Amino acid sequence: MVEHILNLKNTALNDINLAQTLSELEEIRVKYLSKKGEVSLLMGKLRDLSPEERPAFGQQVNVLKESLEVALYQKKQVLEDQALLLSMASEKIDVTLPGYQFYQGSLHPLNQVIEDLEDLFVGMGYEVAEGPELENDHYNFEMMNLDKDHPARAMQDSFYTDETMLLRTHTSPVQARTMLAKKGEPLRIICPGKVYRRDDDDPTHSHQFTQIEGLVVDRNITFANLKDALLKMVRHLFGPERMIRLRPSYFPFTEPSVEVDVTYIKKDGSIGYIEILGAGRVHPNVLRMGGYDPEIYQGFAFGVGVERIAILKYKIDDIRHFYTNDLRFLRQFKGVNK
Ligand code: FA5
Repeated sequence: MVEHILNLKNTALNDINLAQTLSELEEIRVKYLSKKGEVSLLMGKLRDLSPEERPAFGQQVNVLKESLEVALYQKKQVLEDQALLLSMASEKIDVTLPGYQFYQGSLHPLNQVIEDLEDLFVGMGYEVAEGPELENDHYNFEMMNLDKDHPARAMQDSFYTDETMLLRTHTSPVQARTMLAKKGEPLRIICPGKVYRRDDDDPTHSHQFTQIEGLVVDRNITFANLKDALLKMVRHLFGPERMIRLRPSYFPFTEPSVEVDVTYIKKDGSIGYIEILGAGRVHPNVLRMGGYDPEIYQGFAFGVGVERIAILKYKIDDIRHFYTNDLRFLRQFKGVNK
């Protein structure tokens, strides 16, 4: 019997030693240590022995069982380590390979100009105001001193949606809306936004473009205050050496009115002027309709084309580049103001 136990042990240890995989090892465990395995069968032989022989035999079978359990456990550790090493080798990540490039978006150049000017004017005590793009004729024209038959309406030939509503032709209606909302209080605002006109599209004109309106209403406001604000804006945008030129002009909502040109260096090196905005002292009729007594309050207003500024600032040759969303164009403006 002792010899039989010894043989079984050697065979089992040899099987364990030769196992190549965890599943082979499991098969060996079942063969020897499961309920119907070799070791259990051996235990069953207790019944055939005399009561004196049983304790020694039982002890030997238990020792066999323990030594097989230990051997199985140790082999399992070895096979698990090998499996881990294998999977690590096959799933290895090469951290030296180049990563996937991730393109981060940036502000559109027109929004960069708007944010830049908002920062400047807010720093000078202005508030940022907004108004609807689909506007009432009343605010877009009438409160701007252009009654129904005013010939200057033709200069801003417009997109109407019905008798009274139109896509606003300029940001000036926000002047009227703000004056009424302020109920006679002094105010200084700028208002950026989209405007629409039935205009031919060419390198400097678009049927949809962006303006920033400025409006100041207070006591003792003179043309010199307007000139100061405009010069500050132009020098902030284009540098301290820039000059502006105020040319007499006509807008029904300002009197006197000017168009404002900025100096730029022409291709031949000489200095030229380019128009960027319209401006003037707020017309007494506009003040009156907005709830201000023109004998007490004066104001100035201006409306600047954002695209024209961006064209000058970034040396763009065609306004239509701003609207086509060509990433090759847009990526050039990443962080230009930072
Ligand atoms: C106006 O729109 C007036 N509301 C401006 C104003 C406000 C005057 C307050 C006085 C007081 P004008 O039509 O000139 O004015 O347009 C102002 C600016 O918008 C122009 O100087 C130009 O920079 C820009 N602009 C005008 N038309 C176009 C267009 N079709 N495409 C791109 N920019 C334009």
